[in-house]
Amino acid sequence: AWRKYSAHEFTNKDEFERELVRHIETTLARSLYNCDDLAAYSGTALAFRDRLIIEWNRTQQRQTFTDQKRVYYLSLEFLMGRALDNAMLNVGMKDAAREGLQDLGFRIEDVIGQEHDAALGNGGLGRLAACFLDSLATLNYPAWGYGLRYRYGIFKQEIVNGYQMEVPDYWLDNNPWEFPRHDITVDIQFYGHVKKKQDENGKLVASWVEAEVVQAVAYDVPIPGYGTKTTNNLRLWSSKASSGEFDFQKFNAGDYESAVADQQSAETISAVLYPNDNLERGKELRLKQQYFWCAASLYDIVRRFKKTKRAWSEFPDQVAIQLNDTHPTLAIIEMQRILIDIEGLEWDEAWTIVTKTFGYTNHTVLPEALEKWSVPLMQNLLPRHLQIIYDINLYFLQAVEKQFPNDREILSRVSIIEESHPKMVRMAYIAIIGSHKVNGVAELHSDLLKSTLFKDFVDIYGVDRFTNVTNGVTPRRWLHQANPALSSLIAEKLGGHEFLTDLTLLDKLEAFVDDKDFRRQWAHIKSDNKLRLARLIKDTTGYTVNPESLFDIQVKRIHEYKRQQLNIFGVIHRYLKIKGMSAEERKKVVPRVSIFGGKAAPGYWMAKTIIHLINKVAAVVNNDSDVGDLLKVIFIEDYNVSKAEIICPASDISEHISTAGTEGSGTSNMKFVLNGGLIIGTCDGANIEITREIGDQNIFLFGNLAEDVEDLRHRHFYGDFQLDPALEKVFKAIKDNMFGDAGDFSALTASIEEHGDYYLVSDDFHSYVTTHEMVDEAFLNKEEWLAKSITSVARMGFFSTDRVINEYADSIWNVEPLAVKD
Ligand code: 26Q
Repeated sequence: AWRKYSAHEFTNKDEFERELVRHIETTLARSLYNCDDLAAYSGTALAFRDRLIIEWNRTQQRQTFTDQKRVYYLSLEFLMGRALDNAMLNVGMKDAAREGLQDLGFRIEDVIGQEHDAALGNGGLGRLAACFLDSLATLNYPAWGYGLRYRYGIFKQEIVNGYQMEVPDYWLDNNPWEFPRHDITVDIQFYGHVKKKQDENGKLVASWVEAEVVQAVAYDVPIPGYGTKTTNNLRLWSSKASSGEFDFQKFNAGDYESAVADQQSAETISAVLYPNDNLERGKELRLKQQYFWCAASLYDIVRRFKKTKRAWSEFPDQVAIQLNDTHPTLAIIEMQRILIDIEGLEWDEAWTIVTKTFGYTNHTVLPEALEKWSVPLMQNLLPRHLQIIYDINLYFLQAVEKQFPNDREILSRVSIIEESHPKMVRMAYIAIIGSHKVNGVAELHSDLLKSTLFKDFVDIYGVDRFTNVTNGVTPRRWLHQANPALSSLIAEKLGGHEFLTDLTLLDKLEAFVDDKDFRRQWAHIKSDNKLRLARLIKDTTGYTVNPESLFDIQVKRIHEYKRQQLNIFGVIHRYLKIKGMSAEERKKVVPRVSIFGGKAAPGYWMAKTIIHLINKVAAVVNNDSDVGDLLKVIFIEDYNVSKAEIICPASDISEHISTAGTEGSGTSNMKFVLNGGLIIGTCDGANIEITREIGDQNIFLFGNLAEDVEDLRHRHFYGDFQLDPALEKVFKAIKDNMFGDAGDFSALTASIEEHGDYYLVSDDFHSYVTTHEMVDEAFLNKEEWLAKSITSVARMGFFSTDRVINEYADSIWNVEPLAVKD
């Protein structure tokens, strides 16, 4: 009976217009004669939202009804970007919307451009979570994401006099994509202490008492799949003061100010995303965020399970929980606490359920990124959890001692508690001990985990607990949405858009590599995309770049290990070379635009220095009439997902040049190649598998290998270090104040010349520069370049997150997709 009232399912342009006008006039209370792009955006978003809601409700009903195992993806970051374009394409109504908007006098691009990015993440890890949600829905897996609803996402970056400035990103006003669920709340405890009490059977149980309480409120975001009716849910928790009696008493007692202060302090928990990536700094508020979100999510998951009235032993048959890095590790402890303290299970029975439920993904081997929390901090904030951690550690170490009776050292190496001052809790160790599978994100990375960081755990548990699932990207956003022209050209050749849901079909493109006409169209699309980026550059920096130049792009978080410094030193080297040339020689130079983008963590001084240097070099080079179009340097401010959608399709070459062994995987490397750009890179992260797939003749690899890094660092440490002669000239130019006050950059040059060059910039410089010369050479041969570009795209089928999600589903979660009929 309800079905006939589901009125808002438009299926063509006219019905879309009807819905659009209805929303503008009634929901938004705007007149059509006074309707700007923003109102058109809101109206369009509301129209599409209605469609999503209907499918979303049906999907949830279907999932509850079939009662299969579900996946819960716990991530502190979901870097979603914009939702409207994605919703239009997934629902398959973008053309209807374009025409409908046009009828009313709007350009769809302008309307789409009104939306604020949902920037609830730092970089790769957060964007991976967003791509996973897209694939989970597209493949019809019953899956939920759980995260935090930050009031402020990652800061907006402004460049002022060449320096990065951070501006808060307040994004929540008028967000049509979230649904507050004021009826879904969970009370979360902090502080207090532990009491032992007897339960009704006389058994001693721990209880956590006199804790402070903060309330978690659910906000739901619909996640549509592409070409399917499945619309999954992303649940984000927001914190507010608990409406418990205690707090009312304060108000009633006339302590108004202090009651409001409590309220604000509660709301602080979900206020801001921590802007460091790959650096851990032990702040109490961050630990509060982690527990708040883990406890609320687990409560929700357990509540859903309990409705089925199953035995606890069936929990792992109904629930798989994946930990996106160690940030949600407390969920393991919280689950054990619920089972033993609240549900009354025995320790061993509970622990078996826990380990069968959880899986842990590691994203980094950098030691400074490994999470540790001080024991006193945890004792104060989460007293019961610390006890449980100690118990887990005790049982674990007893087992290890039995297994390795003659090895005293191993116990202190693998102990969850680091015996430092203060003592520290090693979160990765809890995650390993509490999960049935641990995975890295690319082959080299997973191998390094097994042979270095987690070696002892391989000896203890056997190698089967450790596995690799190489990352991917969703081809919906990163090909179809970002590069519609290339997507339709491919569809034309392959006879449809099926490649968007089976990316391996791209291999059929290889048959057309020699097709002259096809090559022309391919080249034309790249030119158009470069023009589109050139316009963005003009609008945001004021610089004019020649779109015929070789576009060389490095966009990612700024980090010493990612080596943007190597890139900018290479640019200076190129500049000096051009300056030293005769007019005749300059005619042979391949014109180049070096494009950078990315945010530095606000407290990461060295990263900010690198940004500063890039901008100073840009100011000099771009205004040097000797150089003209032969070299331009661009820093694109505030790199984010929606800018990436313009940047990735526009590269000739992109840079993925981390010190070998340091980048977990990288995912922008995949986006660039998927869009027909070539890459220059080190043998690191997923570059290695990209090379295996596309062939080593189609990639520019350089630099030392991961296996040589340790030895080189060791030699530097003992004084065996020689600055590369070409790099020395670059440093001389910097020190001669060519790019402003040399003092501004002394930390950067000193880290290489004087402090051991930890990231091997000097060691790799020669190889880097000569490889760039090969890039120039190759670019001159347009036909050959095009062949490389097409062949590479044809061989990228492996790097879809659809493949990735199916691997997780089979080898870690043991879940099946849910059949969806119309
Ligand atoms: C930890 C503790 C306290 C505060 C912040 C953090 C924190 C936050 C974000 C630590 C790490 C991150 C983000 C890490 C990240 O983005 N890693 C990247 O993950 C990608 C997806 O797997 C990989 O492709 C990249 O190689 C990896 O660097």
